[in-house]
Amino acid sequence: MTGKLKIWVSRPLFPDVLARLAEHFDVDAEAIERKHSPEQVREKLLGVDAALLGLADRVNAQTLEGNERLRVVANLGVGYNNLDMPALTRGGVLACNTPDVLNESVADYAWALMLAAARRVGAAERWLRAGQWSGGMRFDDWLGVDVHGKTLGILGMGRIGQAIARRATGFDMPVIYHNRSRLPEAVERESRAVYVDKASLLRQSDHLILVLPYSRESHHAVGAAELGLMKRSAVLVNVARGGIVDDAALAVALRERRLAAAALDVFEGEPAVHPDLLDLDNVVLSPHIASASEDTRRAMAGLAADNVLAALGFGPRAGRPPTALNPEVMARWPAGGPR
Ligand code: 8YV
Repeated sequence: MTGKLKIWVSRPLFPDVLARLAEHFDVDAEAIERKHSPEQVREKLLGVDAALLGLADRVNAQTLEGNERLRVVANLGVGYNNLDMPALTRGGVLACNTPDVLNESVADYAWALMLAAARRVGAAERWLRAGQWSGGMRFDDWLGVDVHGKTLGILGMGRIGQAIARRATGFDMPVIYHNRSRLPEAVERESRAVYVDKASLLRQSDHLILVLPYSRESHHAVGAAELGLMKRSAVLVNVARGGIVDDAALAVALRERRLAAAALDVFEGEPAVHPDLLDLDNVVLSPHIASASEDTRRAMAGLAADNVLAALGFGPRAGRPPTALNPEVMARWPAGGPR
């Protein structure tokens, strides 16, 4: 017994971040990436004061049942649809996420996917690697759709959406967006983005990027009906969450060329990918890596650690975790630290 608080780190993480945590905690860090069952999450959480979690680790009333010890869960991500916030708040557990530090990297990646899908980068590379170029290429082979000068649509205009919109200037693209609530005029001006209703967004976008958070309301926000409103020449990009697009319906639209192309970084039920998507050449697929630049993943891990340390009274921000989602629970903690 060291007397130190305990933390579970559910995914392998940068050693320097683990070392920083180890100054104050007994660290139980997973050495290999693996999926944890709800029962495994529950058991791990029962024995710790804090946890640094991946987005596949769900925390809800069941996983918190009987847990008198846990104080903080820090998500390694901005999205937190894996966390049942009412259950955490009821249980007096602080939840934190990693907003802002990933905005620009995710925006870069959304553009990378849009460009790759529109200009068929993945399919052309696969064709080249397969040695097919030596068989000759026609002048009208590999025609894609232009990006510059086309209308960029954004569904979900939070901070990442705004970062995506700002990049459109260099491509001379008019930007339209739809969001639960319209942005203040100054933000619209800065993003050069015009608010439209959802149906107009679907109808008018040449390239549509999805960056809205996942919730019951946004489940299948783009399904067969919505895909039916889009231009046949349009490109759809999902860097938000699996389940926002109906992947089965998308595969049908892509196969029937009712949509030119798509690019997906996130999938319903990932890491499983709908098998029909795997057979299509007009979709770019990547394994949920939009935030995965060296700098950004380090910043995310650092911020998650900052949150845990500060919440439990360590470091320069002791008592003031930088990006807490339900800071009000801290007022209910008994004075003098963790239980
Ligand atoms: C993941 C993300 O966190 O921040 C989010 O919500 O979806 C990503 O940045 C990251 O891919 C690790 O799973």
